[in-house]
Amino acid sequence: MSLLTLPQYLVEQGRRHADITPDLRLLIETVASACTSISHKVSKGALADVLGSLETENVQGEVQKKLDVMANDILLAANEWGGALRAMASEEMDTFHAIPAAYPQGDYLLLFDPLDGSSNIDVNVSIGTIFSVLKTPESHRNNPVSEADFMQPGALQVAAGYVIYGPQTTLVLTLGQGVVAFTLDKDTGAWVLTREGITIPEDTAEFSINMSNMRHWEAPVRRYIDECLAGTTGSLGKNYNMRWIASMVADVHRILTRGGIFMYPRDQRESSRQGKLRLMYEANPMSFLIEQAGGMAVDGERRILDIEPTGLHQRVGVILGSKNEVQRVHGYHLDSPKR
Ligand code: P6P
Repeated sequence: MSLLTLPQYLVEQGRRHADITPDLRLLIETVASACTSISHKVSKGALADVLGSLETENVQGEVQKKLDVMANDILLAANEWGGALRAMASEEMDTFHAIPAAYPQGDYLLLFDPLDGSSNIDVNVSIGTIFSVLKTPESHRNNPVSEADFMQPGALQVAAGYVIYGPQTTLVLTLGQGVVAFTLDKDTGAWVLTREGITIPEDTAEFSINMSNMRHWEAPVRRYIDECLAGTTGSLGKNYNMRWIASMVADVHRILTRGGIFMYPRDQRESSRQGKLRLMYEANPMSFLIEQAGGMAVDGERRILDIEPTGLHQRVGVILGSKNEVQRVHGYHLDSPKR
């Protein structure tokens, strides 16, 4: 097995691809280093008084966990001085975080969900950090920083990844040249390349959805799940297994490891008519990884990476994973009467 470390991998990729610049390499290493600190705090749990909630809510109206805010602060502090970034955006902040005047600005934009799966923190189930990297449009570079700089479809991401804080702490990354994984060696602090050329099986017999929302689903989703539940007695002719960890990072990591289909569809409730998950720092980075691994990612009718965003915190339906399975659900949406 290759024992390349993250810096070595990034330098090698930079030698092969001019768009993997020294600034982008520094950015990825800095995000990984911040996630090493987050991993340390997560693993301490009650020993370090990092569990539980605060009295505050984030822009999503969600009660913030202590670790949500800690992870957010760690990522901001680690990334604002390096000179690679023009600004940052986070699930935990109402608007973008400009780079302080004391530091040089760069061309990259970093977006992140600092700690995805917060509801699992206090019950010791895997959680993670999700990040996405865009480049500031040339036409914006001489203007003051604004949210408009971030309003780019996910297809324009130059890098994306997540770190899952589970039995192992693992970074899964794409720079647009396929998907690789690094495992954190907690003895040395090194991120060691442990998987290369990650691909998703095109077929699966495992679906991932929160079944308690069934009565709210639109017809195409209900049709597909009913077919899965019918097993060998139904039109799909095979029995399905179900998994729902309620940490997107953990569910997506399983799919990148053994295939499957993950679904958090929009539904008919007013509160989730556009979906629950956020486009810019959850759906887009995960969709980039899934497509780079040979999978497919749609909101129902549309390829997620083609969606033109209108806001930093906009929500979207998410159906992603094994290509042939997602293609089926996508087809059901296209065949369904327009909403
Ligand atoms: P539910 C975690 O809060 C999250 O944003 C995703 O990580 C996860 O897939 C989803 O929400 C879980 O939502 O409604 O099942 O609790």
